[in-house]
Amino acid sequence: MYYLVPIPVTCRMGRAIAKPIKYGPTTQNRMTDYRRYRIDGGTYFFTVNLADRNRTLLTECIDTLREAFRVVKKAHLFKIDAMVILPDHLHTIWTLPHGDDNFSQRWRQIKSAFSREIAQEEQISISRLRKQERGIWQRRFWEHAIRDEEDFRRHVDYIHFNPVKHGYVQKVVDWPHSSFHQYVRLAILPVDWAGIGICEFGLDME
Ligand code: NI
Repeated sequence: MYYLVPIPVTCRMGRAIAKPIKYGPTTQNRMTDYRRYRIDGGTYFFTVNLADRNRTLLTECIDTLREAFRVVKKAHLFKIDAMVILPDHLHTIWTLPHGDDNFSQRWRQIKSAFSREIAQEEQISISRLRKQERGIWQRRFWEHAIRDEEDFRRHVDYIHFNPVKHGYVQKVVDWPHSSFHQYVRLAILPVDWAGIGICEFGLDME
């Protein structure tokens, strides 16, 4: 299962801000492979958590979450560079269009769209809906502005290794809700990539 399909990002004036993706023939030159785009807008790493870390809503309702992303992405363009969905939280890297750093609004809309659907599925009364919207997600999220190519690579690796780190699977490839599969399909990473050598120093944000 591929969670996302990268598309070239265009700014509001219609000017393409992403160059065509260049993929190396092997994974030996990963540093170059990872530098797939001329980043014009800002690139950010995010960690977003459910309020109740014992719930498993994100993977249980993965289609609802995907739809929330799809709708918000359509209304407010941004590019998903990498993503992993865990049962109670997610990690992702976005690149926003040039001159647009309003990721907070996008997260509000994604959270809200997801919560609304969940609330309906759980048949929560309208009067409780607003409270529920606030209640499903943690209000705050972790945000980090990607500094350079090396920083980008470290965070992509962190994302793809995360299901193993949290003990959900033993092998990276076994977790379905991850852009890892996209990277394999595009020959950026080998299917047996095990995260060996990934540096988590300073990245321990769960
Ligand atoms: Ni995590």
